[in-house]
Parts: sequence; C-alpha cells; structure tokens
Amino acid sequence: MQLKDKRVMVFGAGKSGISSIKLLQRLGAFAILYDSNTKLTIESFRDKFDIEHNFSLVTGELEQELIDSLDLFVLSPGIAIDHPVVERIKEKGISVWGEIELAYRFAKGKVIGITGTNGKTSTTTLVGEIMRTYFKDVHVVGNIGNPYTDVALETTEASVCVIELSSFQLETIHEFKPDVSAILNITPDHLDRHHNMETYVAMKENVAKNQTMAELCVLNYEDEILREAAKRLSSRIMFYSSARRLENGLYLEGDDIYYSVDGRRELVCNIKELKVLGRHMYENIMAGVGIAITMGIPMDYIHTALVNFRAVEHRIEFVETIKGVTYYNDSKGTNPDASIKAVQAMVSPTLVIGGGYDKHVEFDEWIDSFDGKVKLLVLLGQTKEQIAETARRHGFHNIVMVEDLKEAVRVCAEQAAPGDAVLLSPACASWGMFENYEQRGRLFKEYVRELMVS
Ligand code: UMA
Repeated sequence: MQLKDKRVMVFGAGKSGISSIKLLQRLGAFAILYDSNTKLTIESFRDKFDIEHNFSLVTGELEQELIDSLDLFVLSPGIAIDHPVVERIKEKGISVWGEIELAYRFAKGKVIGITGTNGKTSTTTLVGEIMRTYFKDVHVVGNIGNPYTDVALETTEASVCVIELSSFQLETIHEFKPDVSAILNITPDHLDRHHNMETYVAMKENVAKNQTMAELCVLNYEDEILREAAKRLSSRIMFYSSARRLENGLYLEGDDIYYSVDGRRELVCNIKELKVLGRHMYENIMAGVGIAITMGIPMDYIHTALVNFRAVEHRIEFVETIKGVTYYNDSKGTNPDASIKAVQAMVSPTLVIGGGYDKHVEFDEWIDSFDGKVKLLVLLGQTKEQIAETARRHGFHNIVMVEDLKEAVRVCAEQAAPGDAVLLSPACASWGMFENYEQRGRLFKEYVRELMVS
C-alpha cells in the first residue's frame, strides 16, 4: 500500500506511536496521532518530530467524521485490538496495522523475529551480537525498546533486523514474515489482555503464521505447547533441547552444547566458557545459535559472540553486596515463570520482593519454587493480597506487606543476615506503580545503593 497523501491515524502516543508518525511523515502521509490522554498537546511533540508538517493531534473522544476520513489505522502494542475505538475502526472496514506491520511493509533486508514468554530480550540481544560479527548493518528492535518503525527506512537489502516481538505486537500483523523466527517458551502471561491461554498461544504462533517451507522457525522441544505448535506450523522447524539428545537441532549434554544434523554432531561450546548462568540461559543460547546457523553464520563467528555475551540489565543482574547481603535486580521477572527461573538461579537463602500489576495469572508454581530457599517474601502492588493468600495456602507464612519499593528494600535490609541474597523478581508487570520494568529496576538499584551510605 502506497501511503503518500493517505490519512493515517496512529493510536498511542508512546514510543511506538511517535516512531510511526515519523515514518508516516517521511512517506508523505498525513499523520494523525490519537491518544486517550486529554492532557497531551501538540507542543509536547515539538522536540520529537516536525509538528508543523502533515500532522495533527487528537485526544479524548473520536468524532465519527474523522474516523470516516481515514485510510489506515496504526495501533501501538499497549492497546488491545478489542478496544472500543479499534472496534469502531474495524466496523468501517479500515485496515488496522500494528507498528510492526507498518515498519515491515517499508523495511528491506533479512528479518529475524523472536518471541516467547521469557528470554526474548536476552535472546534478541545475543542474536544481535552474533549478527554483528558477520553482517555490517544490523538493527536490534521491537519490544526490547527501539521501535522497528524507527529504522525501517534506513534498511537496505543487506540489512538484518533482529526483532523482539511481544504477544501484543503479534496481535496486529498481517503480512509480516520473518526469514527466521523463534518461539522460546509459552507459559501463562498477559491473560488480562488476551482473555485466555488459547488466544495467548495463538498470538505467539503468529510470529510464524506467514512463513513457508522456505523459512524456518526455531522451537524449544522441552515446551509441550511448542511441540504441539510445531505440528500446526507451515515453516521448516529446528528444535533445541536442554534435556535430551536430538537427531536434528541443538541440545545440551553435560556441559556441552551440540548442533546435530541427522545424528552427526558438531560442538558449539562448553557452558563453562560462557559468562551467563542457568538452564534457561542455555536454552536462549541454543535458540540464538539455531537462528545464527540458519542465517549462514560460520560456527567460529558464533562461538566468539557466545563467549563474550553478558546478561542483560534487569535480568538477575548483580547490584551490590552490602553488609554481606547480595542484591539482585530481576525487574524483568514480570510473570511467574520468569520469577521461578530467578529463584532457581539463587544459591543462598533469599529474600524475595514481589507483586505488582494484576495480569490475572496464578502464583502457585512460583511459591512452590521457593522450596525452602526463600526465607522472606516482601509484597507490594495490586497483586499483594492474592500472592499472600496463595503463599499461605502453600504453607509459606513469612510475609511482609509494604506500600512501595523503597520500603521493600528497607525491610529486606533489616531482615537479611550476612550470606543472604535479596532478589527483586516481582512475577508481575510494573504498570500502575512505575512507568515500566526498567524504571522499577533502576529505582531498586538506587534504593539499594542508598543503603551503602546509611
Ligand atoms: N494509550 C491510550 N489508550 C489506551 C492505552 C494506552 O491512549 O487505552 C496511550 C497512552 O496514553 C500512551 C501510549 O498509548 O501515550 C502508550 O503506548 P504503548 O503502551 O503501546 O507504549 P509504547 O511506549 O509505544 O511501548 C511499546 C511497548 N509497550 C507495551 O507493549 C505496553 C514496549 O514494550 C516496547 O518496548 C515499545 O513499544 C517499542 O516497541 C514494553 C512492555 O512492557 C517493554 N512490553 C510488554 C512486555 O514485555 O511484557 C508486552
């Protein structure tokens, strides 16, 4: 679709919306930014893009006449496709594209799409680093925080875009077709948005929905949902496993990761060479290696990137050791499964800070994973009562309720003994109390560092 002189409305004035507007302006479209927040003014965008040129801002109620005048509607990931405004747009037969679809239609080069409930950011970062050892023009974009629309028009046939994709972003793709995709794992998350697990799984599978036998999807063999999904997908499949030897694909055996083709295996690396820890990280590594092999990267380039790869910020990130207590920031633990992996990675008695935005998920398995290792649970946010009730039901009673993160850090500092670990891994999103998980993680680190001077 040519967008020159077309009237395109973008819903959501966050990162994705602003980048979409910039792209639309460059394409010669008339861009209308729409947001529910009535406090926004045109002036708020002066330093973001050219507000004088082919642009208007609308907030609050949407006039039907304006809707009728639109050629295309672009949706930010934070807004659901069943939002009443979006329903009105669909009723008029106007196409609704996500920000990813918009970027894809105008981008060139190779595309790698990575999704899954957990490990997306680490894997996307790793794949970006491997790609950079071999290709000149690599862009790491998507849910990781850099909108794809920001780079779409800079790409050439020689470019590689590595895209982290959330289930939100995959709700609104149409023609998006990655050359290589990966689904890392699927466990309950975002059920408030997708309503049920079936829809959530379907959104994740969307990453591969347009792929054919000319493209490949990398899947975790140890995830039962994905093993089933493989039967439905129309792409070629490459599996990886952290628990068994595979005839074809990647697997972890002892301390070694192998790549196998018809049973003939090649050593990828020994996990002792790596700077990252935990079975979940070895799984992410295997997914990344599967993608890299498919992109034609020689094993020695892959190996170099693997041994240099470090954990990303907010993912079981070491903060400080103060009075013998070690603090870890796992603010990226925004669902129970991620937080289970963080608890499992701890090697000493641990005080956990949890709770946050309510995504309508259950916390039973997270509490079960405490397994005698967690000595105190400090809870905050919308979900604190639900988590406390679940914990008590599972026989865990050492719980302290707090009002905010600062108080949580203070309580932990008071109750921890030398040799203990304090882990911020909330099992919940940050929304409602913080702008995002990054802000929550940064504040946690700030509060921890304040303990050093107190
Ligand atoms: N808005 C409305 N009406 C609504 C809801 C929101 O007008 O009903 C407006 C808000 O007023 C605000 C804007 O929409 O102005 C925010 O849009 P957004 O929520 O889509 O946020 P962006 O800043 O565009 O960030 C999005 C992703 N956010 C979400 O999916 C919630 C970012 O992922 C992503 O990094 C960014 O695009 C760039 O691609 C963050 C995230 O939390 C990290 N992702 C979730 C996760 O990882 O679990 C999915």
